[in-house]
Amino acid sequence: MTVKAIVFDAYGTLFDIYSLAANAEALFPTYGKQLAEKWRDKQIDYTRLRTLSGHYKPFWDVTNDALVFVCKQLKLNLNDDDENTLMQAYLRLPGFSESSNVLQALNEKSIPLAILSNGNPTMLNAVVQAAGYEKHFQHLISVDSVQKFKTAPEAYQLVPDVLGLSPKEILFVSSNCWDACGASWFGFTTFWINRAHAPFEELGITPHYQGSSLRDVLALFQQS
Ligand code: LAC
Repeated sequence: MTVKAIVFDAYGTLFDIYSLAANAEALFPTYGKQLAEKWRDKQIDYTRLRTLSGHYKPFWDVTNDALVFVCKQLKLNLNDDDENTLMQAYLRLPGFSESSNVLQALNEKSIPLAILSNGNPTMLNAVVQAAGYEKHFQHLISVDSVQKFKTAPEAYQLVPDVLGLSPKEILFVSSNCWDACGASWFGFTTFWINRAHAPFEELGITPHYQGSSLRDVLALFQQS
């Protein structure tokens, strides 16, 4: 295998964004799951709209805007305390059950690891530190420095620039299918973690590898 480093997406790939359903349920009974799902969809929607239109705002602000919108849409009264509670939960998202062990095992194989995230540095550093993952990564790369969200090529280009490797030499791992597609278009070697057993997007491109958890990424390196 020609892969010399692995870069992970953060939200949804290493950290469980849908755990926010429980935080939301505590504030808005019966709405937790719906709120968490719509919040995520609107957040990503806004990243695309802002990048396409050249109106960048940090991911933290975009995430907050999406929360406010979705609560209005669901006719939920989001007071300042509730808003703060849910936004603060974004800084302490739990890792998936396998995340820590897989990162540790990849470290033991001396494969350089990095994160590329839409998250601006403050929020990205916070969630990585809260989970105790900072020791696993050589680089935490944020699209904030190019002011364009994924799937803009300029956002993906940060990774080869920082690592000094060609896109093909980098395994890009994401559980967000749209991100795995964007990364494949960009030229990375790609791995889609299909946690939700979803169909693949109809975009005429497929990732090099697929699996159902981060353990499948580790398995790839145990075979080679
Ligand atoms: C990220 C989001 C999009 O971490 O999952 O970039």
